[in-house]
Order: sequence, then C-alpha cells, then structure tokens
Amino acid sequence: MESPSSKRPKRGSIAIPTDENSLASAVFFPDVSKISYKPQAAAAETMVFKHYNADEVINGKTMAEWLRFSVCYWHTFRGQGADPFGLPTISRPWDDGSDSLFNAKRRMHAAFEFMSKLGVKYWSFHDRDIAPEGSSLEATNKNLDELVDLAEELMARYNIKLLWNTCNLFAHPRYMNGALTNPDAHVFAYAAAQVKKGLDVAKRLGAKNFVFWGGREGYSTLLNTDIRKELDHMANFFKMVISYKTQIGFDGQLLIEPKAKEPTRHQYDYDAMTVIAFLKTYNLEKHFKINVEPNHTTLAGHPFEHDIAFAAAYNMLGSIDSNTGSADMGWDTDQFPMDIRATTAVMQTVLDMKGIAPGGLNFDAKVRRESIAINDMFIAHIGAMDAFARGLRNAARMQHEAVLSKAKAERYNSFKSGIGAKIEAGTTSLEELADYVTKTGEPEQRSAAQEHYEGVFNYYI
Ligand code: XUL
Ligand code: CO
Repeated sequence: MESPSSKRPKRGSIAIPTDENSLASAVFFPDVSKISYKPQAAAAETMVFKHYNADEVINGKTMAEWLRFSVCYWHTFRGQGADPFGLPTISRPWDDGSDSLFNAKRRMHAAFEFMSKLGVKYWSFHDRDIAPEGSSLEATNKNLDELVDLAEELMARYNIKLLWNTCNLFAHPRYMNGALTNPDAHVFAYAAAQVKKGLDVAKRLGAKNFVFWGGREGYSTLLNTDIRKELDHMANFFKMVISYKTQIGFDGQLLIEPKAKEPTRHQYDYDAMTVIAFLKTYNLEKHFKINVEPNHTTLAGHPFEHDIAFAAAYNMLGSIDSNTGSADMGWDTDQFPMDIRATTAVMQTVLDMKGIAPGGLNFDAKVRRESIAINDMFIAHIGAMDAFARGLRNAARMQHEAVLSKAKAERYNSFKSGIGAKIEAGTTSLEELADYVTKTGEPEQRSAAQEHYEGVFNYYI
C-alpha cells in the first residue's frame, strides 16, 4: 500500500518565488488545505485531526485554550536532519541553504502558511533561527529587525501569536566556554547584549513568555571551573534581566528550561528542582517559572512527567516543550509526543492547575531525519496534537470521576486529625511524637497498591 507521505508534492516541484514582490502571494503548500477535524477518518488518513477539535469545549475551555499548541521554528524550519554521523537529509523547496535575508524572509512566509494550515495559534523561535548573524552585533541586530518587521506583519495577517522567543547563546564559537557562566567577562557582556535585544523583540512582538535555556552553562571538567563564581554571575545576569524587563514594560513571563546534560557534560539547570533551588538561593523565584521539556527530564534520569509534576507542585510550571525521547537511547532525540499515556499524564497536571497560560505546549520536536517529505511536517504535528487531544479528554474524565484523586488523598487520611494534623501544621515536636509512639506502638502496614492505581489509570486511556 502506498503510504500517505508518498503522495506529497515532489521536493523542488513547487514554483518558488525568487523576488521580494512575489513573496506575499506565494503558496508554499499548494497541495495542503486547512487541516480539518474528521473523527470518522480511516486509520491511514493522517492528514486530518481525528481527536483535536479546536473549538470543542471541555471543562469550561476550548481544546485550543487548554492546549495552546506552538510550532517551533528551529526544528521545523531550520532542521535539516544532520546528526553527528550524517549529513543533512532534508531540503525544503523554499530554503536555498544560503544565509541571505531574502531566503530568511521566504522561509518565514512558508512557516506562517504552514502554521495557519495546521491551525496552530502560537510559534516560538531563537533570534538566530529567523535572521542570519552579521559581521558585528549591530549588523546582526539590523538583520533581526528586518525579520521581526516581517514577523509582526505575518502574525497580524494570520492571527498567530508568539508563545515565546529566546536567544541562541550556544551555537556560535564565542560561547564555547559558556555565555553567562563564561570565565571571560567580555563574552558575558556579549551574551547580555544579545539578550537585551531579545527582550526588545519580545516586547515588540507581544511574546507571552521569554525563555532561557542555558545550552552551554555548565562544565566539562571541575579542574578549570569555579562553579560558585559562575552561578553567582548567572544570578547577577538574571537580576539585570528583571530590571530591564521592568524598564521596557515587557509583561511576558520569564522561563528557565532545565536540561541535565548535552551539550555540556553537566548543565547547571539540571532539572526542575535544581532550578527552583537556584532561584530561591538568589531570591529570584518570584520572577521566573520553569519551561519543562520531558526529553530533558528523562535525560536527568527521571520518569517522563517527573519535572512537570514537581514544577507544578511548587506552582512553578510555566510552560511545556512537549516532546519525548526514546527510552532506549541516552540522548535528546526530540521526538513528537505520540504516546497517549504520556499526554494523559501531562494533561492531568494541566487540568489540575486550571490551565497552562500564559505558557503552552510548544512542539520542541523534529521529524526523524528519514522523514524527508513535506507532508511529514504536517503529519508529525497532527499526530502529536491528536495525542494531546486524547490526553485532554482522558484527563478530563479522570478528573470528573475523581477515582484516582480520591484514592490518592485517602492515602494521607492519617494527617487529617490527631497527631497527623499537628505534623502537617508544624505544631508538634520530637518529644511529643516519641510519647505518641510509646502509647500507640508499631504502625499498621498498608499496601501502596501501585497495581491498583495503574489499573485505574489504564481504564481511562
Ligand atoms: C535544546 C532545547 C532548546 C530550548 C530553547 O535541547 O530544548 O531548543 O528549548 O533554547
Ligand atoms: Co526545549
């Protein structure tokens, strides 16, 4: 049987505009119309939504409002399928591979048509994804301004908003020893200047959030690294960010995205709890939330939903880079999240916190390097959006029937009264607890009933 992806237009067969005047009316995906909701679609129809119905109301909000999907520019419009062992495999007809401003603009036109046909209302980007680096910071910023002008125009035309932007402080060789934790103050200053511009762009485009992922903030060897000094510097940088944000009136949410390793051997922002501890140590916790990426969580050696649950438990979950890894691989594979159990677990937390806004579900995910067809870009996003729609429906039923939440709460019943209530209120002491045990003796053993909980969870999938 012919696979749906083999029915796509041939690579290179589209009439691609070569001058600026024809860009506004160019069509980059002529064979794709707006992706529709078709719940009865056959199994092999993967260019339709079978579960994601944007305007359907679930628990008082539309699916679109609960899920706040966002397309990321770096994977979907800059990714070419290269890996440490192989050359790029993916080439797009709208991208001639050059660093010209015209190519950058053409790519952006294609990106907005893609997002609009997919029906996604948010996007995200690094500064260097959308515009090429120039010969000086001024020249680079000038390039960026040209593309930000275009982004502003296209965002208005397609009614697409910016979930977040961020600065690429890791790709350029100047950042090989880190950016805000670099041992050289000049590099620190360069990174700070880049972020100043990034915040200006965020303000101008009305970004809902601004993200810091410390790609090179970490160490390769402790022999040459003063970790306390580097973290003190990073904290001082964040204080400058808060003051500049206030000065320019940028009201988006600031987010830190943890990752345990890769590219550095150890990254300072290891996981959600490490970041929360850092923020509290430097009195920054009121100004930041966490952008959790599950593939980063699993790199830290935790279960998929661990950081989402921990950040949410401390009211620090700001947004999610919804992707997944392969459990059998040790690195960041940035796959589209297709596992209904995982999406259900995420949506349980999002429902419990009554929504993730101003954050969202940003697809920090890339098609496999073997998935070279244009339709694969759509199919990947549609599949993940459907997986989240199912997760949302499952989690809503779970929340409504409250079987799991009641059972979980009952496990802690002993803290409702008597000595338990005193422990919870922090009004008892070691002496009183010792007296209590003298009077009551050995506690009764109770089953944790993990298999029961798993069985109940499976019922809703
Ligand atoms: C890298 C990663 C980044 C951040 C933004 O693993 O997740 O793309 O999301 O810098
Ligand atoms: Co990410």
